[in-house]
Amino acid sequence: MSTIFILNGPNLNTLGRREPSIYGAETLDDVAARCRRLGDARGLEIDFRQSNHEGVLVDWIQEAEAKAEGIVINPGAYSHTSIALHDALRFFGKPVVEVHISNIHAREEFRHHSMISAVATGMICGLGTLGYDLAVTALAERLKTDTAAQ
Ligand code: CA2
Repeated sequence: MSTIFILNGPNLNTLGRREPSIYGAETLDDVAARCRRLGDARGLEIDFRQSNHEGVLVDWIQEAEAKAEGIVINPGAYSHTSIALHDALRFFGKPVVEVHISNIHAREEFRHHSMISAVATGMICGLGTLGYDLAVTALAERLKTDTAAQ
């Protein structure tokens, strides 16, 4: 069974507790449970994680090289600053979908640029936590096509 890592960056552990007008009322545990159900339906193992630490996220991306066929990542505020995450994802070499719950382009200017988008296969933003479901679905379809081509 293929595995997908779903990685979440800083402060996303507080999802559902602050700024519900921007991020919605769901907790990250709710999102994880939904992604696991979707993974079950698609025959994918979902490894869902969150860290507030940049280096831990880099370690997980490197771990994914051996263990996962794709990554969904919401790098949180590190999206806008992290060359380390950019490099790690570039070296990963398999499909990556970047997710943002909010529309980063409709917010403060410092959120408009993502260091991650250039090394992502695709990027979803502004669709709330539904973005995670869409990202898992996109990777599932992509893996199906890749497997059929082998
Ligand atoms: O829209 C997104 O998903 C973001 O990646 C969320 C980050 C933000 O820094 C990015 O610019 C866009 C912030 C995550 C903070 O999470 C919170 C969750 C609940 C309440 C407040 C913040």
